[in-house]
Amino acid sequence: MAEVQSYTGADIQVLEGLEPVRKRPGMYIGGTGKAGLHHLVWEIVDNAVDEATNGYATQIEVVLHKDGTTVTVSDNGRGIPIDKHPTKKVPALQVILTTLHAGGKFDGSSYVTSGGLHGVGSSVVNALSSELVAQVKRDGKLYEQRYARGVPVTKLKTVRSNVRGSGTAITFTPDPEIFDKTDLDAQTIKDNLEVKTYLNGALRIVFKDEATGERIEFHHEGGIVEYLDHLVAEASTRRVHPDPFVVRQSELEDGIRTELCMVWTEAPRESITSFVNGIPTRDGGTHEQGLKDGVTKAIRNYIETHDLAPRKLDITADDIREGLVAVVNLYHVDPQFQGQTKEKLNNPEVRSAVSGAFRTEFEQFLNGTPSTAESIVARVIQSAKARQASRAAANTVRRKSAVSHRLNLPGKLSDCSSTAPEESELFIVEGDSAGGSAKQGRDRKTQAILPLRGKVLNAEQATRSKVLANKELSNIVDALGCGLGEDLDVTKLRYHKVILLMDADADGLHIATLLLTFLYRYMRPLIDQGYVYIAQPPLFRVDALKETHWALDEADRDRIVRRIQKKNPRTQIEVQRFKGLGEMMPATLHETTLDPDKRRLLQVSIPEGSLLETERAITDLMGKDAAPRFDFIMAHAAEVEDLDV
Ligand code: 28G
Repeated sequence: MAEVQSYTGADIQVLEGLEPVRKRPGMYIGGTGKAGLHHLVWEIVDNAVDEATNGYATQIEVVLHKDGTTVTVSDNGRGIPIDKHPTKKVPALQVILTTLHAGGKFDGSSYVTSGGLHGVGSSVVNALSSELVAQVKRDGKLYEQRYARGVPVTKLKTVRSNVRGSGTAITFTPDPEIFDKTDLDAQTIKDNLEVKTYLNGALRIVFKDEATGERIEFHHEGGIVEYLDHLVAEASTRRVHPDPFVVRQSELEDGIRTELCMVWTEAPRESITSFVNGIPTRDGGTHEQGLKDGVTKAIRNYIETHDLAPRKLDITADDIREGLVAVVNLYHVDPQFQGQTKEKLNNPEVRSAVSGAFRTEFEQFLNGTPSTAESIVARVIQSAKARQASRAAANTVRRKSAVSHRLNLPGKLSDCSSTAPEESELFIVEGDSAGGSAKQGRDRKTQAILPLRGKVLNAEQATRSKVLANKELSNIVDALGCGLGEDLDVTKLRYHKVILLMDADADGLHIATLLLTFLYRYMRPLIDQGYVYIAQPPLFRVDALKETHWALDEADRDRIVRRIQKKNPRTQIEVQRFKGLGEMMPATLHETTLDPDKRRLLQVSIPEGSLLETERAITDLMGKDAAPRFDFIMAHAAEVEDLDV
């Protein structure tokens, strides 16, 4: 369909204009992995949602085509203007699609756009798409223009007349030259679209997946209050009072509006989900801070004026917010974002504006519904008491460790002789018999072994004091020596490699998941700073003539067998499957799994830009069912980097 075109000066400019985007895509969409790829969809969807938020569109459709990578987004808004630009002499549509930041964040009108990472707009998507087709319905006509890698391949043409209605449709195919993989994930897209409809109660978004024939419409008239219900249900916890506190669209200052709602639950932590102009701010920022300030002050004030706190109980801000589930959406004409992924709001004026406005309204709510206020205060006092108890426990631990670093080590630990964390490794091993093999097969100087015998507690579903009371987990904490939670001090970490060594079966994966959940919730810096690893013990031993090979899984075993058979089809091959680490000889365990020269370790990391996903994965999957936990650990094992130590 492409036709020969003569390029005008304006077209050349276009090329130059978008070149930086193709050269350094990460600067515009955060990366070229899965998150970056999906950013293209969010970018276009956000433009359509902006048109709805501004009151011009009511319906959006997103189609994922059969190839699994091409997407069409359409809205029934006004249609992107197509009139010729006065100086550039090309249609406005073309300017918008070929100029960086065209139609800027803020042009003086009341046209609120998303801003930040997302505000960079459709030109970025155009630049990073192998093909893009823009269609606009306006003034009874259907217009169309096609692009390849950001360069127009046709002029803007009228393709139909006498059409009804107005709107914009953008079809694009992410460029395989740019992205590692170009197939989009339908579930990720659906989740994102559904959240948009929670944030805009009037909006309807239809999603179609042409590969499966699925069609689903998202529409949540109840807005963020319905979203809050959904989040509470998802966290499988109970609210401690029936009605949430709700602020609907209150104007804080010129150009700053907010809507928020919140409820206290029995969940052992707080969960604030925040947005700016309908876009998630995963790292929070000044709007979240304002909410936290307001909550803390209002509750404190209420407790004081009604004299509700027991003597000798000090209540911290964390106690007040334990179990709080909140949704905040702030609209701002000129949002400033910071942080690596630009997902943290940085406008300083927002903090006091939110906390001030919010606090007054929240205090009225507390005074107006005393039974609710009572339930919230009871919840706060409960968490303050629990925290005080666990603090006392942690203090004894700390006092003990102050006496001697080594006195406090758990009895089951076979420590290494080195005291240099840089060269020391701790293997956390499932079961006593495997622990015994590991103890005999290790390098005593640098490798310590901690066998786990009893049950590992699910840290996701337990309070902090229960977690601290769990023997297996407290042994780990004592062995690592760096404390946990707010008191964690990474400089005290006794081993710079903390290696989980589990059987390669469902039970082993389950224990690894429980341990990772604990580390994630209570010792997160250890993961972030790359100290946590998963060992990869072999599942099969393959003997052929005088050679012995170790295979990590079935596929690995088959590869090895095929390779041997190719070399010599008549070789006798013997395959042995290990039932567990326990039955492996110490020398074998040494050779395959412990020896730094021969083993393979997986470094545990949290994929960039998917913190919320990780949070969700953990909260969703650490439920009661074993099967999804299995998926979780498998999915994450695939994401961790291969480290050939
Ligand atoms: C389908 C996929 C994504 C959009 C519009 C509508 C207008 C627009 C978009 O204007 C340029 C113009 C002056 C500031 C605005 C139409 C005013 C009058 C629009 C979309 C912005 C952008 N008539 N619909 N852009 N200026 N939908 N959907 O991208 O005011 S983008």
